[in-house]
Amino acid sequence: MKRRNFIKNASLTGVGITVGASAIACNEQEKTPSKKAATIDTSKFPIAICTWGFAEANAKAGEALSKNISALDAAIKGVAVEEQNIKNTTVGKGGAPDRDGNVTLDACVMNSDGDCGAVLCVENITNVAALAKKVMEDTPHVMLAGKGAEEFAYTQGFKKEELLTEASKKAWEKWKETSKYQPIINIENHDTIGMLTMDKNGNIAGACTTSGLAYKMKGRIGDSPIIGSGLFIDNEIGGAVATGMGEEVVKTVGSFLIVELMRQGKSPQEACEEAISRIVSKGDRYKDFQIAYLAMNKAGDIGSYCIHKGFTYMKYQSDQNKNISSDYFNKE
Ligand code: SD4
Repeated sequence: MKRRNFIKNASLTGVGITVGASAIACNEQEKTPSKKAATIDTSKFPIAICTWGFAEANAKAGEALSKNISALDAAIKGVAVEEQNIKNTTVGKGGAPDRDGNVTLDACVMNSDGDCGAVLCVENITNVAALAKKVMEDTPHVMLAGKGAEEFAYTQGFKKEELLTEASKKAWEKWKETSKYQPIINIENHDTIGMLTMDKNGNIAGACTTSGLAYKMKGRIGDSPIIGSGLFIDNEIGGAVATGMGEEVVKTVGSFLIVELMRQGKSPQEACEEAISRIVSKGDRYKDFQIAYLAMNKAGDIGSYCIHKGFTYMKYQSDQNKNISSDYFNKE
């Protein structure tokens, strides 16, 4: 069955959608997928979740979903709050620059039909998640980078903005005194926003947007705009997002891995834990970096796991917006 027809063809039973076993990766406690068709309780929908404590961004998305705005547009509206927040030095305007003083942004989006768009290393444009959607919808491509992405933005009516704020410039000038490049766990890298949204009918979409690691090399791209690494959605199964040291997320294609593990029957929590275990099992280097995953399955069950203590996420459901602490691997 074509994915976009999937929900239409699922039987809507008032408070529940009946879906095939492969479409829903069991509830949180089950270890193996059920062979029976499962009924999802749609009274829990809509749901918005995002990385870190971005209460306003998550509420914005949740409220949009409650007004029947599509899952993708709700996610884009939500993450735009942080893209415009100049105090957030890891997303959008006010983001920390690369080591040469250029603020370069990365973002991607994915919708419930499996369509996606991404922009990489873009300068002078604040709302790069919205720009990624334009790439998805109005070009024959999935990814645009650098000047090409920026020029495309102007043709779509995006305005040119100075992204380097006085505060970010000052911090960069201070950094240049030592030029020591060492991302610090939960401090320097802690504000990328990855968001997953589920509309009233259970359709899932997501967005991920960042300025990347502070004082990165010019042209560096992390996981956030890479479909499958920073974000992945399969509307028949669920979605996942990542934050933290992008280089390490890319090596295991983290978000895609989590969705595939859910497809095999793992709960979102088990899938996030397995994805972190693939990273920490490679040796002791994990002690120096943070990675956090957040996932949601078709039933609206949520899981999250990270390497080190300190990661929290937001969950909007039933008109409530909560900040939740994630479990973590390193208990030393
Ligand atoms: C990156 N994953 O560019 C991003 C950074 C991040 O919170 O998540 N910061 O590698």
